[in-house]
Amino acid sequence: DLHPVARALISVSDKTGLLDLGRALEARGIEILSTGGSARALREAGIAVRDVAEVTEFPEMMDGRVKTLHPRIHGGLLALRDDDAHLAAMAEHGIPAIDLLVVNLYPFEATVAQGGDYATCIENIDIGGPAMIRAAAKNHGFVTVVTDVADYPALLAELDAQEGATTLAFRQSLAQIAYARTGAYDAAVSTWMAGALEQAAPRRRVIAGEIAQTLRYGENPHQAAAFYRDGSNRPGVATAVQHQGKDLSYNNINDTDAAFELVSEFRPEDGPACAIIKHANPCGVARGATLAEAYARAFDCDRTSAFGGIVALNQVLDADTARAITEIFTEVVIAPGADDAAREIFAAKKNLRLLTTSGLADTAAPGLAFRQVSGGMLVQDRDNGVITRADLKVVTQRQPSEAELEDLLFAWTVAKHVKSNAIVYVKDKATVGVGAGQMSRLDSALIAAKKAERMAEGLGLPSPLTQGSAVASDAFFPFADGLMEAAAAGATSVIQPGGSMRDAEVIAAADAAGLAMVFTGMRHFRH
Ligand code: 93A
Repeated sequence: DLHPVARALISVSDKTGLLDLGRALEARGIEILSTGGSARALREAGIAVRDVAEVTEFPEMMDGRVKTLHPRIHGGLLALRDDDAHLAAMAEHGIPAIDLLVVNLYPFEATVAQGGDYATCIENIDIGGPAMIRAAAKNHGFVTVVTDVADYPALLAELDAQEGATTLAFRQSLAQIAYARTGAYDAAVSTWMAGALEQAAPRRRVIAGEIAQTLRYGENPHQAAAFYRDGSNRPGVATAVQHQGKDLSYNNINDTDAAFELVSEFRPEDGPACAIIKHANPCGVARGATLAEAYARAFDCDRTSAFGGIVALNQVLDADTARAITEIFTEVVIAPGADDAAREIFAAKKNLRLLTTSGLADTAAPGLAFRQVSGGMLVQDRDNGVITRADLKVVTQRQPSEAELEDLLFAWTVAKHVKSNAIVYVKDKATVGVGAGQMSRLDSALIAAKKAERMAEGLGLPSPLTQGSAVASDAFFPFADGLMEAAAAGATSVIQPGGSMRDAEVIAAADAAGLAMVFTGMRHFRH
């Protein structure tokens, strides 16, 4: 199974570690073939290289579009070393055997992420690189293929361990990685083109990502897991900088994403906002005059559940807020920045993870959402629907007041981020009761009200904060019962999509209870 490495072809866009690798291969007596820029860098460092152009007897041409696409190269990668006819063809056509291929591709994903224009992105689609990678990976019976700078040390260790050769198992494992790379690369090209062509509907799409992190385990300890980046480079948990604390877990990443997407609905210019998440559901969301106040008000919605939660902020974390957060056990804090004083306060809490992002998420941005089902995958546009005042239709005799309207829209925004059936009570731009994930809307209304009662007891308040609240329902009330439960809890205004067969009944019940109710005409299921 051992195959000795006598000749390598190196063609890399990312030249990190190139010279060290070149020196190491040269020291092991391996001949190096290389392309334009890679060859130049190696040669300037005094490493002996042969130009690919010398082997092909063709110059690199058409701005480099054609440099390695030649039978002398592909023959050298694809020839079966134990097949006499293949060996004869090599001899006849002057094809040198290539035992090791080191390639990393034109930085297509980075070009897209940096906002490259159409022509620049097109020019950064690598053709020759993937062709060589796929050829070498197919012929892993003899050829070793390295497509990631991170694998250079493992390559050198293998060459040392096997005295200048590689084992089949090693080559197989690298070949598998190589196809993951070319697959993800073409997926990135197709995804970018779909975006550039503004195709709204997700059709004939391929889904792939680059592994960002192997996780200790998945949702449960017996499940293996990993985190993949889609290369879109959007502000969020995938691109955030972690300043302290141990690695994020699968559940942390999921919850941090939910927290950050929710808090990003509240633009910083409209004032501070905070969302606290547990098990991907908000257990408190609030605005405040200061960030610290927003946190305190979000915390007051459900102090019990907030323990061990994830906190997301829509503004740069300051010292006051940092101090308040450290008063209870919090898993993760994510914010579009943290000032020095806040960083210092957090530094004392070794287990608290602090993540900072380059800004808030664009919740209105287009994109796709995936869900795996047995034997397949569901793909849909992400829920980027936004409701403004102009979309609201008042359906009751009583018009909502200005303050009620603000709370209704706040409640609606939060409900979008709560698992269905979602019922959210809001008072003065803070949630005061959240009912999530129940199989009946009535139960969600009851649970949210019950939690509000318990919270009032805990805070020593005379009555639950749902008194005089605005209530949002993520989907229509199919019957009047859920609405009546909300009214019984003290809600005075209601926001819901409308569209039930029994809308007339539900509106009549609202009128009888003196409620002001608005329809959005949009639903926010989240299952
Ligand atoms: O333009 S290409 O698609 N045509 C080719 O024939 C080709 N061969 C290698 N790009 C090609 N490459 C790529 O060039 C490699 O994948 C690598 O990313 C890059 C290295 O170029 P240089 O050595 O000139 O910096």
